Amino acid sequence: MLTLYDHPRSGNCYKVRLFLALIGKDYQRTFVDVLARKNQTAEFERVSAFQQIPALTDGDTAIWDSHAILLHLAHHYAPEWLAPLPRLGAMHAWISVSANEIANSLQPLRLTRVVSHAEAAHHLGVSDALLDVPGMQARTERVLDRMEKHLANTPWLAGGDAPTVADIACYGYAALAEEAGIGIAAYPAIAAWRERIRQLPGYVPPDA
Ligand SMILES: N[C@@H](CCC(=O)N[C@@H](CS)C(=O)NCC(=O)O)C(=O)O
Repeated sequence: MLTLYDHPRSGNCYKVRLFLALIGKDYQRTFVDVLARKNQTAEFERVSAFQQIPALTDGDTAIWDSHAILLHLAHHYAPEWLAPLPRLGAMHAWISVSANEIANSLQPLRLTRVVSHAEAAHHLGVSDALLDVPGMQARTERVLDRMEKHLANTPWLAGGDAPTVADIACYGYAALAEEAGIGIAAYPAIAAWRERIRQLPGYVPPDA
């Protein structure tokens, strides 16, 4: 049995819930109240080295980090979600965009609006005084501009005619862009790509 350590408002957890729905895999959810810091226990650290969600246990194996979890699930249960060898590098590059550029811009920018500036500072590991909201906004625009340019020429981030786990990785927070105050109408190729993902069989929205 798969167990997902989860929070319903987390975009990183949403990536995993969405992928599990798309591949039709049953799982159970364990709520971890990260906003109340219930993740900061030695017990949870045995599952998730950084005490962060999402984490997944698959039998005796514990996997943490949304991207590692997506790759674990695809390798074990849904290899059709991995790009073929010529496009594997592109798939990993866009997973890296999710883990770096998006995680340091759009993700904390949304936190400033839906939770608090203090929570965004906690996510970035800086003091509240050092939180740079205009910088986050500028970095968010830069990553969305790059995605827009790329998606104007390809339906899926890693190319080809089928989505890969890279699309799910980047979609997690792209789906929540409005909550960060971003109007996706300014990015028509991203808007069309989001719609393609919403049409996939098994799709679930973030608040499902
Ligand atoms: N690299 C991780 C980042 C996970 C992450 O940022 N988790 C947040 C919730 S979305 C968290 O657990 N925050 C609580 C904390 O860090 O104490 C991933 O992609 O899963």
